[in-house]
Amino acid sequence: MKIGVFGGAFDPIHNGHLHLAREFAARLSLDKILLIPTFIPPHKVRSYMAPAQLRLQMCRLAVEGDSLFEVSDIEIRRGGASFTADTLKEISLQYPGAQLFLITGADMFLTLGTWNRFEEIAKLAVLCAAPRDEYNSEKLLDYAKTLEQRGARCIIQDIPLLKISSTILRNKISDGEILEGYVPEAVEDYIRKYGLYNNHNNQQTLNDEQFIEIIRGRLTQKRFEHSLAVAEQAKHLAKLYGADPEKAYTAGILHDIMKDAGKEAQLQIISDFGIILDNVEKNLPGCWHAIAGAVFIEHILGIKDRDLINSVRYHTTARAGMSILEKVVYLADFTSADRDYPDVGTMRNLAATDIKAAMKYGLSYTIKDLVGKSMPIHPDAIHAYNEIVSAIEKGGTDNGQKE
Ligand code: DGI
Ligand code: FE
Ligand code: FE
Repeated sequence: MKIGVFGGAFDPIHNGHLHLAREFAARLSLDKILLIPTFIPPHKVRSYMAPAQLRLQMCRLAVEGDSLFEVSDIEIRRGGASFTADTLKEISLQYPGAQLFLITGADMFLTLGTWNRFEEIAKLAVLCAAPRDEYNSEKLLDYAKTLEQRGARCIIQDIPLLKISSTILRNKISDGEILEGYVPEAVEDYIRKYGLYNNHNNQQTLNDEQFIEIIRGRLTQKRFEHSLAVAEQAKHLAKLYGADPEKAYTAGILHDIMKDAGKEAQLQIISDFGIILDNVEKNLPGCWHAIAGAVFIEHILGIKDRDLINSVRYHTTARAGMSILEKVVYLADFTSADRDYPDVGTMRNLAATDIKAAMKYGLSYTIKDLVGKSMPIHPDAIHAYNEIVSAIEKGGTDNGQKE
């Protein structure tokens, strides 16, 4: 089995990419091409860049029904800086015995020697490139020689390239030009439907419909339904207490987005984005999905709204000084239609009538439950509890609208 490995930002993927990949497949008799949209570290994200999940989706649409291609989310799933050496290693484990061909653009190829763990890359894959404008075949062949001296195997193919670049396409879209012939039709439809790249200075934001598709692919059926139920309940509570119902709905959809990703993936994304768990948090795996979820929606989905991010971040533990939206999401998680625990009726009534009493009830319930199981308690939960107890002492209960 011969597999082409083709990574890139694919922002957006276009016919030039597909042409290059297909040409390599034909000339080298490749059985399969893996398209791997790269995760882009947050400091490199252009403001008009499409979020990782959308670039991934466009790749899937671009090659739908073409059995030569397979789209892989391994780098996006991994998050953080992806090293090609790790990606190739993972693919070689997935396809034991396969011969891998790393397909690169000419400019990328000319820097390959400096890539992290180049020797490993060279062992794992044959390095392939095609000349382009300023990087002619002579230049590539020369460079290939130096890589070969370091143990690499290189293939330079003189493939006539289509004159398309993602940068030019983004400009065209921004100028309202049609993309006919530049990208597969399904990709163009997708770009139009969601207004991607419409205005370079406008950040891309996804809508709830897209968020639901994203969580559908990441959660078990049960958790998926739970998330939709939390979204409904959060919207309902938001209307009662004067939070933004749309934002509450979105937060509900997304609050458990990392819950089924596995502990390892949760810790990975947390550390990739420079968050250091303290000694207590390290021992609270039940809370990791909330921290990881906040990172995911901010950096991978491109959500900028701090209140929304915080409502995911603190939905499990709560904290002192919560906004109304944060409380609404916390309570919605407790009282969504799918919840079924002995006191759920009491809790639902409280949530619908008295936000402070409901917060106190929820925090007490969780803390008691954890103590009963001899589990450690996150300090944020204790701070939230202390705050709510003294607030109730001072001001009695109310519906929270004064906050
Ligand atoms: O994700 P959900 O199941 O919808 O609900 P959640 O986000 O409230 O997660 C509940 C889990 O989190 C449950 O296993 C208890 C755990 N948890 C919440 N707060 C704490 C906690 N675990 C510990 N050890 N300490 C906490 O303070
Ligand atoms: Fe949760
Ligand atoms: Fe939940």
